[in-house]
Amino acid sequence: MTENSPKPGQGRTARLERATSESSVMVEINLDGTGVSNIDTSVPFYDHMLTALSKHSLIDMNIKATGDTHIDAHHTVEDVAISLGEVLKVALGDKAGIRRFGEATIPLDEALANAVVDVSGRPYLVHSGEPAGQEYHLIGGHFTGSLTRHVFEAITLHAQICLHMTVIAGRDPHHIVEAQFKAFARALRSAVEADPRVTGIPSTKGLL
Ligand SMILES: [Mn+2]
Repeated sequence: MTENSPKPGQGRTARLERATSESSVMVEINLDGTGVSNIDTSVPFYDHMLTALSKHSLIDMNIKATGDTHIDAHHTVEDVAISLGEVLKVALGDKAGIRRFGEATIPLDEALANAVVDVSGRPYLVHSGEPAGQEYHLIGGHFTGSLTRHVFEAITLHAQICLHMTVIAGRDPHHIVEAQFKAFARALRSAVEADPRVTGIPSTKGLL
């Protein structure tokens, strides 16, 4: 990013078009938005999760994807997550003036998820606590439970952030996924927003 890139709170945006033999993805975001989204990935449950991510992170998201969902939703879901990670990295720029860390514990009825984010510049995911068998549930008839971790892997890897996601409680497979997306949203919101007391890059290394 150039030194002319927007400061936190002033409209940090990024846009990406990514096409492979398996999917075609367009993602644009504004980190300094109000949680307005227009999302059509052709995977309905994933649209629901990404809409929640936008709403509760206050990151505006415009996402359009098509892919080989006649084979499986897997490629399209993963490629959107890769693209979302990429635009997060670009929109964050040099990360000057951000809080850097964010944490949230969010319930959805019986489900409870805790997310801790560090915009560290180093990709790392620690994901635990889903009940046995969650990865095999076919939510909405098309979203395999195993994809939840896969989405967070792709986002953290490509955004170069650290995420610890812990499912503390939950029984309903839909609730267990949605609580995680909402917890991630709120933790990410805190981590990427402006901290008025921070000047420059919030690292003793001087680089994130
Ligand atoms: Mn994969």
